[in-house]
Amino acid sequence: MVYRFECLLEMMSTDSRAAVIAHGDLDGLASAATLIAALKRVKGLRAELLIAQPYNLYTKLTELAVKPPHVLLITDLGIDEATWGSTRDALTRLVSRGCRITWVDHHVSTSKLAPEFLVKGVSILYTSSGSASTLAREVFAPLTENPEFFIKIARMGEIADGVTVDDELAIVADRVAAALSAPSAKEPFKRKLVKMWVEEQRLIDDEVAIKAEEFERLLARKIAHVKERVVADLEKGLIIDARDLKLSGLAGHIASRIANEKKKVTVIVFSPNEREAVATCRVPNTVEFNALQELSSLVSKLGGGGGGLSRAAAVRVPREMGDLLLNSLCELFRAKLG
Ligand SMILES: [Mn+2]
Repeated sequence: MVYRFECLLEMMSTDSRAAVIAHGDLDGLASAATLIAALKRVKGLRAELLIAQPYNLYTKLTELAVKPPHVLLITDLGIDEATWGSTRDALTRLVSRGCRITWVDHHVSTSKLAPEFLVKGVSILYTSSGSASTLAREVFAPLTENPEFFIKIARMGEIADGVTVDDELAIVADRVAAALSAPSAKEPFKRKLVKMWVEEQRLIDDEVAIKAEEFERLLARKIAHVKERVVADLEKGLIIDARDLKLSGLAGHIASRIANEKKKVTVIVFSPNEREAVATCRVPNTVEFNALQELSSLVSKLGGGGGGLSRAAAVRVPREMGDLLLNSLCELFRAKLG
């Protein structure tokens, strides 16, 4: 795959146009910065950065098709199975118009659909044991003008995705991750951050610090409200009914903080919209509990669905099933964590 990338660089001239589409979290942005810096050093290219979520990747690809770049790198975006058809069509259109695409990723769904990419002339750079930033650090950071700096940037992405623990960088990485989670951290802020990394090679600035504080204040306020809504406090588990609160997309962060503070498996039930009730669960390192498996089998009985990882999972059911979901969670937690 390294070979493929070098081939691709060979074929490009300095007046080629390049674009990077990245996930908007720290892993996505850190890997994007490293890729952009490599393109800049090797070919003098200024790559355009677009930010996407897996489910709207195809809309970004369609936007690009208006004036296709010569090279496109996609990073840290797992294939979304629901929109995969539209994504594939948009990729095919870009390839047929001469755009060379490399997909850098670590999500299982991407590797599952890899055979389809290869047919379409899209290269894949995949790892099952790291994050997108791991690939960026190993393959692209050495090609930049300041490998030491971009190895640091990529390490922050790896820390945020939990694939490495680096004490020296952890504090900075946590701040940047917090800033990216602030409600005011929209696309322009994210693009500016990547630009600062690429052009000034500075890890952090005042705006990051201000946004990190904004996020911490909001989180502290929400955590205080959420803690007033505990419905079951067990030896190793905590169940919270926050269906009357607006959590502003922070449910996962809140559950994670409470789980680590109390050292208990923490589940928060909330209503993100009029249709659904969601249970988001976080497992602290001190407790053995497979949240993905336990919650998935619980909601499959209620006709819901979900996903995630063994220590961080979320499941959803129709809103009117919320009470039933809570009761089932209480039974499960009493049996396994009481
Ligand atoms: Mn990632």
